[in-house]
Amino acid sequence: MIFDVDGTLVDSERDGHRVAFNSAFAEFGLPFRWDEETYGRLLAVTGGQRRLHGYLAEQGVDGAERERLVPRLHARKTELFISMAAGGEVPARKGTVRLLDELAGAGVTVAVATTGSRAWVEPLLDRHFGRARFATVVTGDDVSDRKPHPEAYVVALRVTGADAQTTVAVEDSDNGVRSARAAGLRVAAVTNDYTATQELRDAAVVLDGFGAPGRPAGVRRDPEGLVEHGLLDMATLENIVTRPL
Ligand code: XBP
Ligand code: MG
Repeated sequence: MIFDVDGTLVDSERDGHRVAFNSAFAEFGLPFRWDEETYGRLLAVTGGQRRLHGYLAEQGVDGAERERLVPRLHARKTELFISMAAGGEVPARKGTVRLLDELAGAGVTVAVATTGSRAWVEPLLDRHFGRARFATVVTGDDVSDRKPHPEAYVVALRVTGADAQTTVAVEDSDNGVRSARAAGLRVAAVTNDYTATQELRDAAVVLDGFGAPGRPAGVRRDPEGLVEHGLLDMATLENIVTRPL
């Protein structure tokens, strides 16, 4: 299994990264503030530095000034996000620990492939799940091309020695689903407020979350009837990984 982080293992964008970006803008005395809708639009660009470059260019900030500003702004945003996470402000999504425990019990190798920065990814994964659960954690710092490019997933497969044919990715967004599919993986999508209306084409199933015993997830798309018990659980994942691509 290879898990995405932002929006998938953790609910981190609207009340997490977005708030950290806005605090960094304020500290730098910049007039920018990303409301929820604007941030949803900007999420189409993966990677915080690229997101900043795109927005500042839209605001008419020239290339030289952006080169000077973006690394410093993003470094501060990352510090702010790390302290938000340390303060418990970035929650794990419901059902993630249940599924990770189930996978551990079944001896399934679990890895992470995220576009986010290692500086916050490692402590946040450790806080919620224990870093040792993950055979490898591939972050935006470890690849030259970010999602929807498949590099993060290709690297995770290479490091773990896993075969794309027997590996399932869990993602929340079009960029993430496209990245995992381009690496040859089958994908289970779990949507959130920002991605509920995205097409998530080629995901084997689309749920509104991981679900819990007695509280099944909302099933948005499951044309082949792969979802068992209304949960993203071992039974559902086995159905997904054995379905013909
Ligand atoms: C989501 C992203 C990241 C975060 C912000 O990553 O695109 O850029 O929005 O984190 P994923 P950084 O869904 O692949 O986990 O500012 O550290 O990039
Ligand atoms: Mg994501």
